[in-house]
Amino acid sequence: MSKINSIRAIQALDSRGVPTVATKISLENGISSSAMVPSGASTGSKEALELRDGGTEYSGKSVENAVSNVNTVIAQALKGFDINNQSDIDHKMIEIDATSDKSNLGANAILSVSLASAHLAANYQEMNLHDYFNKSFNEITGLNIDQSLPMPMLNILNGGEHADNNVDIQEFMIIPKGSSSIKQALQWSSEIYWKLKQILKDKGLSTSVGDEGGFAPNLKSNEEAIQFILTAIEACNLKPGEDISLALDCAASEFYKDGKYNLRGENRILDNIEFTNYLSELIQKYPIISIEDGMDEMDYSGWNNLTKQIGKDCQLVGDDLFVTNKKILKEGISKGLANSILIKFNQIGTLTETYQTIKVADENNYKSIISHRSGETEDTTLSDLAVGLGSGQIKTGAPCRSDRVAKYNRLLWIENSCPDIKIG
Ligand code: 2PG
Ligand code: MG
Repeated sequence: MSKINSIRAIQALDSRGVPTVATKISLENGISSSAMVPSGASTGSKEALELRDGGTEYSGKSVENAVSNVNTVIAQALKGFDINNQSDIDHKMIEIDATSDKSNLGANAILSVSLASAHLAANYQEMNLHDYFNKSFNEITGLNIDQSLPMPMLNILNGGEHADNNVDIQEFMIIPKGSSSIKQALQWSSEIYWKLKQILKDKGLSTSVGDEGGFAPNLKSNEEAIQFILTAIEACNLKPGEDISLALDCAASEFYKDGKYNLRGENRILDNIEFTNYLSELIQKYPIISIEDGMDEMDYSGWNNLTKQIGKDCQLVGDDLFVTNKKILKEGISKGLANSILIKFNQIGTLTETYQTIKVADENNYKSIISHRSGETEDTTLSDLAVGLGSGQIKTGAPCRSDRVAKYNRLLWIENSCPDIKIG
């Protein structure tokens, strides 16, 4: 009864109107579940390959080949597999792809099946998806992790590749760390978000939004963005540093040119020592507790220096640096780079490998932060993943646009239905 009967994919659209893969799997008993995959804009160079068709349709971004790979090769290979065995399903796809970056079948094709399998296994076992993730994660990794609700990191001001403004840092996030529930965290965050809109409007600045729902005005400097956010927090009668802390995603690889960090918005070009000092001053001056991709993904000496200088005082998150890849994470840990990892399942392509990467992080006291991509859909799998794996933190955009808010709403439902699962 729990055997896979059919797998069917279609080309759907993501939040940027770009094609993505949506997959539905059905069992012999007739029940079915589906999932969709996200897509990045500021991607790490070592991410698993997102298969796109090229040519003219959708400016070359169609995913009909990936869809066809699901409908033919993958569907045939997995027919009859037991849905309850995530690891077997994932390993079979890894085996038939037979490349190190999933460039044969496409990580988008493979991930859509991996995620839909998890949904269907939970469905078959009549479990909540987060409970299923908790069970399968502990089984596959041999760890014994309890579930918890993640503290949200909300990106309320967008720059870099996610916006058409002059701000170099990609994400300015608020962390409502003084809140004791998702409900309160989201109320505070939305109120701050609205206040920020009013402040920008009063200054005659744009209140149009970037890819992740945060505002995207042109500003004089990165610091000005931080100051506007602090003003918004205080205007809501909340205390920066106590109720609300800040986080940045520099996505520094995007402005690293010829060995230097080019802050075009501020007209400054800094080497990695100077850029470390720049970030160090920011964390001394403002309540910033987390910085992601503070250095270019290949600038290991910069990363090592940054980690030595501020790693004790600040969460330093490797995104493009580690690309959710266990092997790359291990190498980075041995070189003393960062102290945390961003987890995006489409960077590696299967749930099983995502679990294994988190296990390596856990064993080395690196924190794992579950993250969306800038191109998202209404799929909320990552909210359940963050809860089931007790990761403690989730990054999934502003409290604006349904592709972002869907994830927060899912967390609200989990909180409401499972009073035993607490935040933190
Ligand atoms: C990031 C992500 C998500 P993208 O850099 O962390 O915020 O962006 O999906 O474009 O890589
Ligand atoms: Mg990032």
